[in-house]
Amino acid sequence: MRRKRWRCATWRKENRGPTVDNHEVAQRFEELADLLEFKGENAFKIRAYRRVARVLDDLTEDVAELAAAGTLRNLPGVGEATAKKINEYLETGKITRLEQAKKGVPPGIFDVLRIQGVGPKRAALLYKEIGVDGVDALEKAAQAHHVRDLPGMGEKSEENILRGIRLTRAGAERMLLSVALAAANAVVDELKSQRGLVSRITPAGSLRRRRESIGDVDILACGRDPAKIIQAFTHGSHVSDVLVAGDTKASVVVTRGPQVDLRVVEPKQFGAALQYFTGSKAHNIKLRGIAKQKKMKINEYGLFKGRKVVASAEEEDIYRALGMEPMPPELREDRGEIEAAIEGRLPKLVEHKDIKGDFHVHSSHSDGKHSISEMADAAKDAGYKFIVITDHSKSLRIANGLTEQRVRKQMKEIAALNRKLRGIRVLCGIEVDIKSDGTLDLPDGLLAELDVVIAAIHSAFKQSREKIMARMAVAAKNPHVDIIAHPTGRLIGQRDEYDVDVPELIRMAAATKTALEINAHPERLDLNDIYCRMAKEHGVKVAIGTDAHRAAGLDLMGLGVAVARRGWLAKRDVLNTNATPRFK
Ligand code: DGT
Ligand code: CA
Ligand code: CA
Repeated sequence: MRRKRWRCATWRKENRGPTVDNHEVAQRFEELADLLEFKGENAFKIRAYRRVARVLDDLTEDVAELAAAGTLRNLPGVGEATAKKINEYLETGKITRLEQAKKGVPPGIFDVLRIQGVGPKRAALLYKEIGVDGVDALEKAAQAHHVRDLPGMGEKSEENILRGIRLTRAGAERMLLSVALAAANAVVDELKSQRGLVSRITPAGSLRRRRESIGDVDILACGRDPAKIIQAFTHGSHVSDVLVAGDTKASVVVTRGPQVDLRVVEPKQFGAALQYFTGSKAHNIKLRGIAKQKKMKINEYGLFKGRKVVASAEEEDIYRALGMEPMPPELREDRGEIEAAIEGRLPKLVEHKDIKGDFHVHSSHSDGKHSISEMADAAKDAGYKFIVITDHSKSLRIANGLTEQRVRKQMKEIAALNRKLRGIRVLCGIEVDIKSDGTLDLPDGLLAELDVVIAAIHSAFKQSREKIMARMAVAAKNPHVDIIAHPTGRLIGQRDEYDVDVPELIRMAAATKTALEINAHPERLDLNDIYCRMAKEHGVKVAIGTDAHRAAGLDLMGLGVAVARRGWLAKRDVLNTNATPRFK
């Protein structure tokens, strides 16, 4: 709801259209509703304006065209007064009613409304009771604990507001996929565990598409008693604050986690809602255009031809009715998936169950917590056929990197262990450092003896592109180096890529038959989806490694697989799908 409005800047950028588009007009009505709600005016009016906003957002036709044809009033919820407002905005860029509503409202209130955890009602309360007229005032009030004593607020609300302010200021309101996944799973599992409560429930949005970072979590459910589902959701054990709770929709903040929106929908419309709320917006817009060409209309309730429902209960039926193969959520970014689906040339994506081993695992020999034998047991429990122990090399002192002598000792230990193990093979590898001077940290003679060599940059991130690429070239051209690990070095939300020319690196990798890693660590996910696809197009194989530093770290494989799928990779593109991996 609210979120949609303050995301508009990006929305507009992504969808450059006519000077005034439907969404822009919708936004004005959302603003009007917010202002009226802030002022405590007629709830009926507020709801009506929100409905208009929604209708405009979902419109398959251009609102300006309808206005020109004089058919605005055929839209649901649009009466004479509303049609007048729309026309006024299209002609003058202003709505008199909106300008009136702004009167007497301090300008800072608009920024307050943008803070996660504050809606119009709360903003009004904060303004009337303790004079909050801007974000600075809100921060001061929350820090002085003046917010928690207001009706409907508490310590948690205060914390969430402070967090919301920090996030907005940092401009980094997104969180890691892993954090959002854990929160969503906890919420979903809790609702599922209550007998007879939900018949279907699934996360949608960017989480279902497995984007590397998540703005908020969107969950869809259906069941016999929507009110009871909302009640169970808002009273869930993970909830730290309830932002909004309606009859079929609620938003909460999860403790140390994301905002979670739950929508309860009709079972017969579940597929349509799932399709719509899975997004992405860009994908949905493209789909809407195709529906329009076919004289159909698509929204969160179904795919329609005139009044007739063409498809709505199952997502797949909607795609089929639009003349295309159904596609995995990970592809839905408007990156050519719709065209491919129409032509029946969607890739068959790699699946988690195809994974036979992990290429990047640390042990207690360097900075890992568990012994090689413990890591091997964990890998066997995960159903793997192999695991590659890749401890750090000596120049990485903080990680207790291995000297040549210690590598040899490790090789012996692994050989002895393999004689005892059944059903799983431990491969002896190394994560050899590509030093700042462009040399590898261990001699070729030793690298030649190892099963798998991965090379990686861990220092001098600020070097020029020429120097970084020279280091990469040394690694790629070394005949013993099999994989280049976390090729860009970025840490999501924390550290940018070093100055690496990825397309050039991919060409080098192709020429030398070096694989590139998807490092599955939640902060890395490096290579990312787009680069994976580029690698595939150049025939470069990808090796997924969890970079596990303890047994539980092996569980991160799913995140790596998600990146591979978002990068359109099939089973044959991913080296982990062979029980005995081969490189060159
Ligand atoms: P996020 O939360 O920023 O990580 O990304 P999403 O994709 O989860 O976006 P969100 O939560 O704003 O909306 C969830 C889905 O709902 C989105 O993927 C597509 C759909 N949706 C939301 N707003 C609009 C809209 O204005 N137009 C269309 N066509 N779809 C929308
Ligand atoms: Ca979302
Ligand atoms: Ca959302």
